[in-house]
Amino acid sequence: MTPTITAFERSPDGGKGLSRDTRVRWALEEVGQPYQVRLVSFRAMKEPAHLAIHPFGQIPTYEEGDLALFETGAIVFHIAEHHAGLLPDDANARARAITWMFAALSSVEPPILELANARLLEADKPWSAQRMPAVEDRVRNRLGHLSRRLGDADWLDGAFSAGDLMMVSVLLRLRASGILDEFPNLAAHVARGEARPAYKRAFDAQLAVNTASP
Ligand code: GTB
Repeated sequence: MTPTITAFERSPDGGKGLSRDTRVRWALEEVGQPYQVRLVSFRAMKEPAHLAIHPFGQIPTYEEGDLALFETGAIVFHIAEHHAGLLPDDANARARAITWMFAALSSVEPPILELANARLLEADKPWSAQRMPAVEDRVRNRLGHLSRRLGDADWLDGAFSAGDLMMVSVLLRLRASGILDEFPNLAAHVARGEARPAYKRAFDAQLAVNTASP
């Protein structure tokens, strides 16, 4: 059965791939699973029909037959579990790849989101300039550890996996800040992810939505 995901009718980033449907599209493209997209407005996201699928009124969601999922971690994990290509067969390697998915979402994404919120939502506050260095340093601290672990490897643990897909997706949000470029091996990791044909297809698909005439 062809799954249906939801995405912004108009993403605030205008299609730079920063909205979280991109990581779900990417996972589906990596495994070669065709999918449909239902576009939703900000208003529709908060209405009962969407809240029945996503309790927090957000995108993306994933529907496949009787199954409805929210949270990109759960969605990408579900895709990876049901198709070959995103998780290794070896049980321990598989567990480590899943660990990297959790690390991306639980340890790396939170300080990046804190920085994004500080820049986008709090820049006009009187305390913003004073707080910003500490927020940026929390990102640098996490990235420093990640960078040391990645070293000169191409991917986080052997072959490309859902762990890399999630980490690259999370790190992409940092590009505009310039902080990613302070860690050349992490910037190269992101570039390697973006160079994958499946990522390009996912990016182009979400860009097409966001550049189409209304
Ligand atoms: N933890 C959830 C997950 O991983 O699925 C988070 C989902 C989430 O934050 N969804 C956002 C949303 O629906 C879209 S991706 N927001 C609307 C709302 O909460 O009302 C976050 C996002 C939005 C826009 C940009 N951008 O323009 O750069 C980047 C990221």
